[in-house]
Amino acid sequence: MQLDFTARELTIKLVYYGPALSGKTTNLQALHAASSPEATGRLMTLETRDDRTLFFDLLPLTFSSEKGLSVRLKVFTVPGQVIHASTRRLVLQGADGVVFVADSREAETEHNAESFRDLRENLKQNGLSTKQLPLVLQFNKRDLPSVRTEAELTDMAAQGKEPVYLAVATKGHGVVDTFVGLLHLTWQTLDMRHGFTEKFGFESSAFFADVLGKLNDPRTLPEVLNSRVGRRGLRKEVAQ
Ligand SMILES: Nc1nc2c(ncn2[C@@H]2O[C@H](COP(=O)(O)OP(=O)(O)OP(=O)(O)O)[C@@H](O)[C@H]2O)c(=O)[nH]1
Ligand SMILES: [Mg+2]
Repeated sequence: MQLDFTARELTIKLVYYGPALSGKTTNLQALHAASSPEATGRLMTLETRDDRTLFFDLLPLTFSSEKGLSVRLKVFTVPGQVIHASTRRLVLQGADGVVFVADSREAETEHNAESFRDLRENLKQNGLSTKQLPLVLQFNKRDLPSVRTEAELTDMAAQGKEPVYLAVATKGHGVVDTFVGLLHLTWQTLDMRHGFTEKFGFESSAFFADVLGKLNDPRTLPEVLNSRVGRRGLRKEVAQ
């Protein structure tokens, strides 16, 4: 996080982490496609011939609050292939929040676990841990056969403290949900540590309304946050 007090500009770094081919780059592409031109710059990707990320992708996004604080987000993906270990550690440096993109297929369970261990290790090397860092989990590729069941993921979500989202990144499903879920968690954590609300009179509800507006999502923030796994039943109960 960087704060330029005079320019009233806050820069937040978010990182999409996960095993190779889980859909990290696809998430950023979908986010880029959903955002209004005034909110986003060019999506920078550096790929090998077979679409594998070589170094990182970077999507810049800018949102603002009512009181004129502008929030610049730098959204990165790491390269998931095992050989790019040192690059992942580098990209992770200074991250304010992380999305872990898992592949939902049963056959990919071990790859997910290995990548999660790698995330833990790299955070440790950077002096951080999954306990302090805002983290959300995304189970992507829900459209494929032999995926882990929703019941299983609901159990997992109930046991852990991290919000869990389902996605089909190629169709853009769950992409905004995951991103806004992480941004919200990251915002809460940073605000608690640095007191932005007090210092800037920052209106978090106006800010998230701007975020959802610029991502062309008609839902309200509570609706988006309630789309996470384990909350659907709750929402149904509330609606009845
Ligand atoms: N069926 C299906 N395919 C997906 C989905 N999301 C991504 N893919 C495909 O999975 C492949 C890998 O996606 P990427 O986004 O490049 O994966 P990545 O995580 O960035 O991979 P690395 O850069 O190697 O770490 C591509 O062919 C995508 O089109 C999804 O939800 N469903
Ligand atoms: Mg990639």
